[in-house]
Amino acid sequence: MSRRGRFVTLEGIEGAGKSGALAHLRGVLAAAGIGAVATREPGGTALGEALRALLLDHRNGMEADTELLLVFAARAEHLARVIRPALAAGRWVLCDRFTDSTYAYQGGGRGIPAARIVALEEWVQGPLRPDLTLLLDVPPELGLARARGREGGAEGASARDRFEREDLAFFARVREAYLARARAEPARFRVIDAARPWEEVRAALEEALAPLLAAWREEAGHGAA
Ligand code: Z5A
Repeated sequence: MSRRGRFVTLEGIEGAGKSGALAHLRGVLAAAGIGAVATREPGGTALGEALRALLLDHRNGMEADTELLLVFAARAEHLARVIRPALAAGRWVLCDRFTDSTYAYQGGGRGIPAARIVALEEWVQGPLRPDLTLLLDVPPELGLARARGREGGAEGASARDRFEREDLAFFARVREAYLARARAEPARFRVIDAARPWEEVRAALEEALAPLLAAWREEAGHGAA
């Protein structure tokens, strides 16, 4: 029987550097002989990606509760078809955003009461939680500047998705909700100051991953693999 894999999530506001961090950690794990499943939310399955397109399309006005339910619908698929099977098969899963995004964006950003999110989390996930959550923390001004730096002028601005069109105050609420979650669950979260140069962020990511990796190797050494 194989041992359960490990579930690592990356969180942060837009432009925090999650995509680069995920690629880096995947490389770190590969160098350690661990082939991780890299995935994202909303998305990760065919239906999840279709729901992502609905959620991001700026032409789709929607109620905050509709947004919340679509995010969890995508998550239910993702868990059933990708995350749970991978973990059960002893694989590591690296996920760009997970339920902390929901608490931050739908809770902090949109103002949905946490109790609704808690109820859906219990329903869709049961007891499953990430083993480690890396929160890439940047001030919203910097995150938005980075993200908008990629856009390339007025044409890029008109291509912004539904979330990218939100203002600085929205992203400030999202960031604060993330930090509050990190304070409430210090054993699961590592907060990484992602305003620093990329080399420093990369080193901090490796340091944050190290205990989980060491525990995994130790388990293998005791014949749990
Ligand atoms: N959403 C939600 O509302 N509720 C939920 O439950 C879930 C999601 C799961 C799509 O997510 C949207 O879904 C998201 C919230 C919502 N919308 N927002 N905002 P997404 O993850 O696909 O979207 P994103 O956060 O906008 O992705 P992003 O802008 O690509 O962010 P990132 O992955 O964190 O950043 P990056 O692409 O790695 O880096 C951005 C740029 O900054 C890039 O040019 C890098 O080269 C540069 N960068 C990164 N780090 C550095 C450092 N350290 N120095 C200098 N430059 C850097």
